[in-house]
Amino acid sequence: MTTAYIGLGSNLCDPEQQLRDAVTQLERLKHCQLSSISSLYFSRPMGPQDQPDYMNAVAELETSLSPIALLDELQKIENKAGRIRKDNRWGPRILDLDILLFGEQTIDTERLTVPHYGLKEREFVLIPLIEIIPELLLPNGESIAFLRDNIDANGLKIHSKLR
Ligand code: ROI
Repeated sequence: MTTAYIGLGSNLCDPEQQLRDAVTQLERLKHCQLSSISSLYFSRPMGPQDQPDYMNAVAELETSLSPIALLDELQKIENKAGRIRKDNRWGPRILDLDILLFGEQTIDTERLTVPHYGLKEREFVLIPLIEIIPELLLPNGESIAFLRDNIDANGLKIHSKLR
């Protein structure tokens, strides 16, 4: 079993409900056990500002799936939520499920980059991650608690508990 961390984000079509439904889907995933989930956070959009605020959270999963098999499952959940994949990397989205970390693995392929490229500078990823595992070290030995000291919270605030 490998411990994986998943970033959840939404800013369209009732983001709170999107994330609550996504957590239910994560709990139902075969070969995975949802072991921890952060609070639900309100965050300001990173990227273009003419889009709604986001809701974000981070989940911890124990899984026997490979990284690509897990990615396939996460994309199925995104697609079921009605996400349309188009070239809107910085635009609004119904549901985003990103593999942030997969054990201590470093992966750099066309479909998957792990650790997630935004992990170190995105407050809406780092702060929920620290909520569930403050002592976490990245595969290169960097401490996430230390990284957190160097980023701006940018108005990030806890909205509610997810579980
Ligand atoms: N901004 C916030 N606050 N939260 C996100 O999940 C998020 N996701 C994105 C971009 C467009 C980069 N901005 C975001 O993909």
